Amino acid sequence: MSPTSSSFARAAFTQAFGHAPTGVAFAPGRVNLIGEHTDYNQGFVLPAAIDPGTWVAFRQTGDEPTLTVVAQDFDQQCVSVPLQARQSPDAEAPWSDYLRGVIVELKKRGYQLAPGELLITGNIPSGAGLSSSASLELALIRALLAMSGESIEPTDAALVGQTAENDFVGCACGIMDQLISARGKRNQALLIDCRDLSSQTVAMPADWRILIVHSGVRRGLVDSEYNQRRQQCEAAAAHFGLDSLRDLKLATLNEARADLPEQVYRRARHVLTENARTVKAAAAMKEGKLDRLIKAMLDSHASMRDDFAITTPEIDTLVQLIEQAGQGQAGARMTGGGFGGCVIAIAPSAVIPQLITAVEADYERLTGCHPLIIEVSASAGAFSTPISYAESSAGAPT
Ligand code: GAF
Repeated sequence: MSPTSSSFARAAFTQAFGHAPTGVAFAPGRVNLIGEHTDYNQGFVLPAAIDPGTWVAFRQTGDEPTLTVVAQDFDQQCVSVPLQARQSPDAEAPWSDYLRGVIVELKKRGYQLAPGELLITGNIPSGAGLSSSASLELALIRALLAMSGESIEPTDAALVGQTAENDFVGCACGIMDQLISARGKRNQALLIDCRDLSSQTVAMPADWRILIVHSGVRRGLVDSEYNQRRQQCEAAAAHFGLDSLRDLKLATLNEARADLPEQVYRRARHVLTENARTVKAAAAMKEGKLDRLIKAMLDSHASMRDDFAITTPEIDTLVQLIEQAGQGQAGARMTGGGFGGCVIAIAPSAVIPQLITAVEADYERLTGCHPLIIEVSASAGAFSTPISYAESSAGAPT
């Protein structure tokens, strides 16, 4: 991972624009502990914000109603976005579609936007399923509104990000990633009810640790597969005359099995059982019952593999390796939208070294893929902060 931080973002801004920024915004990525593909079915999710994220350094300019934006991690590509013009996707700089979508959505909701310069940099590994998109959206929203002196509630910021991604970028994602990036709390996961967007904090027991292992399989064909899973869930709900799968009972689904295409039945079964597991997992965490959390995580993985069909052979191998190395003391499952990306493991601190040793010793030999191991803790949500005059006029970065 790159050593991105507030001071790195500020230094890169100064190098790109020749003067210092006046503020910096940050939004974290996320890891989902459990509750996968349940958010757009109005179900439950249990994510935590993580330290890797996106930084946006910014400075207001007084003249042209234009944003000049540099993407540090995309070869310092620079785009100029007129604030008053109709926004359309940019095939030359697809990363800027998130910015354009956010601009459209903020304006639609009546927020004022001011001209300025922005520099974006981040350290979420790409294709990892750790929500680099939501993190980018939320950091941009914080930066843009700080520049125009407006404020926004975390839930509204999350909805702006999600709508930008749904309507402008074209991924029919749910609300989980944006909400946790906006609302994250240090050392806490959030049990979110995606029907009414309420959430409860669930503290990580002091001795439990979160390990993320990137499988080295970059998520491919994600949007089309993701959107197809969503359509299958909607078809299942429609079969029962429901708006979502939230209130469907497993017994009712099972009785109707013969009337549904088998794939649609299985997708719905994953969602119903995953909702139940997520609520149980949150209770297990609150009570410090690791054995119950481990069971929920392993069952969740099996359901994503067998019913929702979103894991890959490499990811399945990784989960198995961690489960074996943990000897009953580590929970593991794929995290995020699927088709590659990362596995999350939760275990007591004393068990983490043996998980790392097993992954380093065997994963590449078994799959041919190189793993990336990241130890994270639950972190706080998005924010923006002004840089004092003394700091911002401190000159060129080192
Ligand atoms: C992606 C989406 F963006 C989320 O909304 C969620 O559906 C997740 O996949 C699967 O749980 O991260």
